[in-house]
Amino acid sequence: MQTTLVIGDFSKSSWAFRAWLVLVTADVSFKNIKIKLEEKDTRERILKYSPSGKVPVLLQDDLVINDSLAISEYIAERHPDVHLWPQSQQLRALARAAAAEMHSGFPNVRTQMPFGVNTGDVPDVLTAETKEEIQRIFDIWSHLRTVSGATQFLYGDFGIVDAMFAPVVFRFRRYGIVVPASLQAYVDAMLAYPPVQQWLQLAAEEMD
Ligand SMILES: N[C@@H](CCC(=O)N[C@@H](CS)C(=O)NCC(=O)O)C(=O)O
Repeated sequence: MQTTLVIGDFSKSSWAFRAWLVLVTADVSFKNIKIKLEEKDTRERILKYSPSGKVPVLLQDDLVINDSLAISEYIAERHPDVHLWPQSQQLRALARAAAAEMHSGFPNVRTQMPFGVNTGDVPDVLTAETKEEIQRIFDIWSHLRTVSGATQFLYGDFGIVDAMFAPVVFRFRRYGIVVPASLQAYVDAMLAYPPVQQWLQLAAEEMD
C-alpha cells in the first residue's frame, strides 16, 4: 500500500505541518508531494488530488482524506500502539476538545499572526480579540498539563493535540509573543522535538 501526503510549502503550510508531524510520529512510511501555495496554478494543482482544494490530503490507494484532523484520527486508529491520543478516557476527551477547538477556532490569531518558521516579525497591533485568543491558548495548555501532570508535551508523549498546536508555537515565536514561564518547557519541548526540527530543516532548504 502506497501512502502519499500532499502538502504545501514547508515554510507556509500550517495544516500540512500538523498532519506531517502525526505521520512522522507514527513512523508511517510515506511519500510527499509538495505544491507551492499562493501561485496562479495552486488551486488547479491541489484539485488534482484534493476535492476541497486544500492541503494536506492523504492518499492511500483509493482513499482520499482531505483534512488534517481526519488524517490524524485515521493514523491514530491504524497505529494504536503509538498512543497519539492519551490512554486515559477523560484525558483523551480533553485532548480531543482542545484539538477540535484549535482546528475550528482562533481566527484572530490566524489572521493577525500568519504561520511562518522565521522569527523577528512584528505583528500589527494585536486586537483585544487576538489577545483573548492567545490567553485562551495558554489556558488550554496549562489546563491539560495540570490535569495530565505532564512535564513536556500536553499529556506526556507527543500526540495529535500537540501537532494541532505546533504551528501556534511557531506563530508565537515568529511574533515574539511572551509565553508564561510555566509554559516555557512546553514550547522548548516542541521546538526540540526531532520531527519538528526535521520540518524546520526542510523549510530552510526550501527557502535557500
Ligand atoms: N481544515 C483544513 C484546512 C486546510 C487548509 O486551509 N489548507 C491551506 C494551506 S495550510 C490550503 O490548502 N490553502 C489552499 C490555497 O492556499 O490555495 C485542514 O485541517 O486540513
